[in-house]
Amino acid sequence: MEGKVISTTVGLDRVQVTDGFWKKEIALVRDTVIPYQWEALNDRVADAQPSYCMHNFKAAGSINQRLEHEEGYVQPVFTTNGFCVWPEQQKVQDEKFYGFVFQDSDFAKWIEAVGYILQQYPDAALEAVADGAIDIVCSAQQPDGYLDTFYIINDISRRFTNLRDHHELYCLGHLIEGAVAYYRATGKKKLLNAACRYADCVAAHIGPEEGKLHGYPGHEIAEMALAKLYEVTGEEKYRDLGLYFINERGKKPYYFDSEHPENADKEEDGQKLRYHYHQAHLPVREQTEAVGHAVRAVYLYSGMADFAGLIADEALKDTCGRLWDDIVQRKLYITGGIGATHLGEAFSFAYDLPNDTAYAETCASIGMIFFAQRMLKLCPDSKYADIMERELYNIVLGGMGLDGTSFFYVNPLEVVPEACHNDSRKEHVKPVRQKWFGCACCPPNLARLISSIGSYVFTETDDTIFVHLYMGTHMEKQLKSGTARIDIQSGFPWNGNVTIQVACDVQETFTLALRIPDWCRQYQLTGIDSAASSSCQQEEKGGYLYITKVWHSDTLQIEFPMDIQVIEADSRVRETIGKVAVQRGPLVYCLEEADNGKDLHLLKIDEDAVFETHRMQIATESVVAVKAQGWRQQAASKNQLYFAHERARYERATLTWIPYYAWANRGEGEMQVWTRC
Ligand code: FUB
Ligand code: ZN
Repeated sequence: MEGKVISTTVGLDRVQVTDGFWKKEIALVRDTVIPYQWEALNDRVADAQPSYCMHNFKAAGSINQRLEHEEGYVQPVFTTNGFCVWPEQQKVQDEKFYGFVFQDSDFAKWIEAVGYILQQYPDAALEAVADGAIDIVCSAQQPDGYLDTFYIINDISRRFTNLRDHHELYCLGHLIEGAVAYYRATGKKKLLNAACRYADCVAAHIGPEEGKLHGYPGHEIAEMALAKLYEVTGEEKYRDLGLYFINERGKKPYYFDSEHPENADKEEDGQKLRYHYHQAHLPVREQTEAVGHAVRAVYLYSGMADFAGLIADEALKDTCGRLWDDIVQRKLYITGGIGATHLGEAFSFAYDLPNDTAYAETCASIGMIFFAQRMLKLCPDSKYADIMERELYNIVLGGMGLDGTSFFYVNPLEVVPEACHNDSRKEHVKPVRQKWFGCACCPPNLARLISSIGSYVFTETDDTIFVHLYMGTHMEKQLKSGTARIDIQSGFPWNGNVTIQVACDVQETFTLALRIPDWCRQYQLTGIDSAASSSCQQEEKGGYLYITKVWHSDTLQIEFPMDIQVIEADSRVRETIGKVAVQRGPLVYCLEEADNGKDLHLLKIDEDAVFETHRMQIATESVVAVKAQGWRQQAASKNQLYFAHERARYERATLTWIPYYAWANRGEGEMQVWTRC
């Protein structure tokens, strides 16, 4: 496939979310999550793990101020390879850095979410808080643009000495993403300038030129962020830096070995995991399998897809396609979760998808959405949007409690609370959502994704509007001679009724390309009579229905029936053999103890059962629940652990499923997605 961009994103400046379901989610982010996270970033949430994020910025800012005003202040010295060396007496000991090395990124994700919210809902009070936060962050910036509080506070002479582990480039990436969103919302450039200055500082130290470090990020994200910074500023230096990171990765001798000479003389085989973890085992265009830390991987692949489009690189695009298929065909949970093992928060081997020890980090699914959106721009194939939808309605929605103040980092498919409490192999699996995390990457990531959800609905070319997600939205498209206004109403995720109204002030031909979801066997389109008009063409291609015509004032209805689907997995997935999962439309369902009693493992689906739906209230949410007759295996207990096999006895039981995203909103209890049949 040719590497060029086929369609482009339609941003929040042109899309308004009007959807009842999603407006409620966005309002939750605006009214609850953002204020709550601001409190968390300032360590003011009682009984929650402290963040120290804003503390660290303040500490770094105060060090700066003190150094500037101290008598006899001496400028730092820069060594020939660009390291900044502070004279010993200038070090300040009393302001300390706390938390993870990448704590700065929590602010960046928060301000990104604030930017998306302000773009849709101007709010002077929120903007004032954000401006104040930006002042604090910028006060930490060094004269040469460096902006990472871990080294500013601890020892700036050691900056850029451990790109593998120390997240300076990860923090740069997030800072850029946050700054761009805030700039787009408010037009204010203070944070954008700070991000540019930090990127310039990085480029002054890392790059192809002699005397610079030939390194790349240990945790990817700077790649896609720099592509965005290039798009916003038009400055080629940012494109070049992002591309450099991509091209340099995986080259031998391994850059990370030069930083960690203790590894360099070790056998490469013995070190395999070390390079795989960072996706640095091979030059990216030679990679065929998704390996290592799952968030890192999909952030890298998203950046690769960006650059495949930016520089029309076919090999890069093909690699992205291969890596995508590897994930989706072999390493993806039915919920959309990726990264099966908590060891390294990583992909496991193909088809290894355990339910009760699953890692499936929320951030990794968010990364899959970034990857999907970029693949859609390169290649409008519904297989990408299908996964985007799966991630969104299951892991993303489930990552946050219905209250907006509790979160999942790990998203298991089977939970027995006793095991979480007593089995250290399952310690990472929490049976209830947490208020905050010491490593709090997921909650602000959810906030930035949900608040920007409108920008994932469409992509476009000059003459085609692709509808990837069915969500109530209003968008306008500039045609050659006028404007088309598109209004979508949708019953998703509860029913598949979609109405699309098109109003054009000119007579011009263009195409609406409507995704046909993978879970829909047959859809029904009304309102367009192509037989009656030779100028209306309909064609199904790549999972989209293309409708090309001169649009005036048209209303079309599509019904995507949301039949209940009983799903089984490839038999190579050992953990789900003999089990099935229930799905309806984009929602994966699960059984919870609250509806089905304890010992969910004893329940069995009756293969001939008739599934029915009904409305159920879960906390603040009215959901469509699913019910069917099944069986409960009678307890076989003979006061012996083992005994001669007897045919199992069952009693009738009614099984009730709720949407996976709504689990764990009624206290602690068992949950399972896969049930015996
Ligand atoms: O390293 C930064 C973030 O913390 C990663 O993306 C998450 O997996 C967590 O380890
Ligand atoms: Zn995370």
